[in-house]
Amino acid sequence: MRAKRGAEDKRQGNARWARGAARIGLRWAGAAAALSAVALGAAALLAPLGGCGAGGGQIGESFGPGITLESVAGLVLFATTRDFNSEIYYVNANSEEHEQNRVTLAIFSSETDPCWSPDGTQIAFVSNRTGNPEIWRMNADGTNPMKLTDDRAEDLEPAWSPDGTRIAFKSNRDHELYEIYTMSAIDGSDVRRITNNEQSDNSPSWSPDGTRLVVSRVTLVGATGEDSYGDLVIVDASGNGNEVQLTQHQPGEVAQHPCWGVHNGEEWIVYAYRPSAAEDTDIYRMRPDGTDITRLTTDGARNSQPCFSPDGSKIAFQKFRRGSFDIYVMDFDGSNEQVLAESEEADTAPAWSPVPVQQGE
Ligand SMILES: [Ca+2]
Ligand SMILES: [Ca+2]
Ligand SMILES: [Ca+2]
Repeated sequence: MRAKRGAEDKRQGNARWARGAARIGLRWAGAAAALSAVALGAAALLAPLGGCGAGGGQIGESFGPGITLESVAGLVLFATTRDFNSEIYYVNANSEEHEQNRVTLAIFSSETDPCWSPDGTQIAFVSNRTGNPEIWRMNADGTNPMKLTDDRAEDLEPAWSPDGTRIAFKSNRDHELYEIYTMSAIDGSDVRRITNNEQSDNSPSWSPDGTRLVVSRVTLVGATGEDSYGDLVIVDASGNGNEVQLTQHQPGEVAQHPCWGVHNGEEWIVYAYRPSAAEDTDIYRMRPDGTDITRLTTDGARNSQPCFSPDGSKIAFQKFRRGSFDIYVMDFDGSNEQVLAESEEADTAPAWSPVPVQQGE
């Protein structure tokens, strides 16, 4: 579904790019995000063309080289189509201004699915700049992008292991439906297949100790997909095939986008859940043994893609309202909901910096 959305993004983005390029004569800026030289000027030119600018925040300077760990604390990465096609931005959740900036600038391709390395110095992401979706990584300031996968299939949804050595992702390289794989985070070598079944496995998220992954396993039913259902399943990250299924859902009932985190010393999984095809998706949480299921959003909007802050006290997520997705944040208990980043285009897939904000900042 994400890949399909990505293709739509690309088409819309290309059309917008053609209009914009005609007006301002922007040259192809290259696949590499040469941000320090280009982004500042381009941002000023591009924002009005998007019709929305940075929404609730402002476009400031890019990180630039020499990013420090302190500077990524509180930053929430997200993908947005507010420019010509999808780029990765950040929004600072640790400031009242919620300042935003572009991290990638690749105007002929879609950059999506951002994910931090556990030390906050690198970002893994998906780009189709070489023709099909591949997993890439780059410095957190957008410099030095490097392709990690090289397969004609769709390689999507990277998740960096807590020890920094592996990246889990999903791919349909072995058959039509997605399976979960891991690879070396250094160079994409040593690919291991983690799941092997007749369903579609999606959105891997590592356990805090790095030994397991929680995934959303979708069982496809019928041509329309209305009766398809999605369960949360925990699989051993070693690929030994050991699994624990956390939910036993009925046709139409879908759990997806799990994120495994820690709050007050206890492990929790936040996820998006839809009771049936006729109802909206909301954010829920459960313990990793499937108990203590609690609904966190109740406003009747489509709420999905939840993501914990490093201490688990906050949850970033995407909400569909006024015709597009925006990035929101709420407390662990679902209270104190606020918008973090909004535009008239799709703002999706938040990923919270793993670097904690120091007390007193
Ligand atoms: Ca792009
Ligand atoms: Ca690929
Ligand atoms: Ca939006």
